[in-house]
Amino acid sequence: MHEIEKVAEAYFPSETLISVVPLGNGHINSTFLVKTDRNQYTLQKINTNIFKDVDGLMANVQAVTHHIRDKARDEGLDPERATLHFMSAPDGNRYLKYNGDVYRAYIYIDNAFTIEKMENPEHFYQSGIAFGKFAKDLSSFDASVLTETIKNFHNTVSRYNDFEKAVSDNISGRADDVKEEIEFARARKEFTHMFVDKLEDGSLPVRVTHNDTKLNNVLFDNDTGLPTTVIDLDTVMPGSYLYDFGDAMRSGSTHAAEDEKDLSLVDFDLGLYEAFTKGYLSMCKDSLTKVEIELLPYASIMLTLECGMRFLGDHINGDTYFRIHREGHNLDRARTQFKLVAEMEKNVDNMKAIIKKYL
Ligand code: ADP
Ligand code: GN1
Ligand code: MG
Repeated sequence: MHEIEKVAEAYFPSETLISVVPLGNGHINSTFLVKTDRNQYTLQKINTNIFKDVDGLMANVQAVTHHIRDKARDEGLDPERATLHFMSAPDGNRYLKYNGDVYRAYIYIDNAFTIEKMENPEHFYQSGIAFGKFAKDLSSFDASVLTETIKNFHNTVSRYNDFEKAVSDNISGRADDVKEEIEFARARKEFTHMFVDKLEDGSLPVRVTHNDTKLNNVLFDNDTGLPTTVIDLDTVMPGSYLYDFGDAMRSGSTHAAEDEKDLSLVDFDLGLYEAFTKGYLSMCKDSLTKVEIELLPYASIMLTLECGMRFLGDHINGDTYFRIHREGHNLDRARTQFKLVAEMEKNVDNMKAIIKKYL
């Protein structure tokens, strides 16, 4: 029996295990679909190198999902599909420790799909509605109960410093082979201050945000084609609307996969940008401040640059953070992000016009 099957049996001791299969394409946790005689679950091995405070993390998940479930009930929506529902371990804890690893389980949301690569603008419009609604639902959530699960997660100045440290440590010896990419990031060092400085001086408000709004973190219903659930709640913490808006554009405003090797396929599609903007702003435009509105056209550039620096730094560090499936995978990912940044930078005026249209 595989280790993960033993974990599934330990998590659900009174149920008969039917099957366990790997699920999804996340870069951080390891996710499995578990079928038993009674139900279907997603079982996840939490990456504890990254999430060091699992109690804090799971307390966040519990608080946030309760809040969203209550909102869904008030609105007459199905509370069990509106958000994730985690299953306690047999000892009543929010997760299970097994052979030194940490696992948690959610009820599997059936009859739903995720999107890995953007093809249909309608999906991205709907994704905007889903993340906009998520922001709106959490606008009444008490941020003080949340643990910061990863410190400085979208602090682009500290991300830049981490990237420079990776270059100077050069643990893998790869820095010499990626001089062009390093220079691309260095040329944007000042830009990395644009949001951080305003968050620090208080002019940009802190919001409770998702912080990982990539395409495949929304489940869509197979029957209606509409979003059913925003998932991957590990990084829900105080942040900025600019982060969620920008990070969604990073993965959804291009037709290319995040790890596309042929950079000529990495486009920036203003039609897709408009689709998400329309959906997102329809949900939360009324709560945006003047400073948020002014900075919104730069959000996709900032978050895509940040992710590119993280991928490049990880490549130079020897691939210790993001899961890779081939040699040079993180470098390929960094290159798509930087290509996208360059394309977005040419379109700031167009992005401003689109945002203005939907405010
Ligand atoms: P990671 O942090 O590694 O990205 P996720 O929580 O996003 O992990 O899960 C990875 C993938 O597993 C998702 O993209 C989705 O396809 C699938 N998935 C996760 N949770 C559920 C769920 N409750 N119901 C259905 N599918 C799920
Ligand atoms: C990771 O967990 P996943 O695969 O949804 C990462 C995000 C990155 C993303 C890039 C906790 O997201 O920050 O933007 O990869 N999550 C964490 O694809 O670091
Ligand atoms: Mg995910």
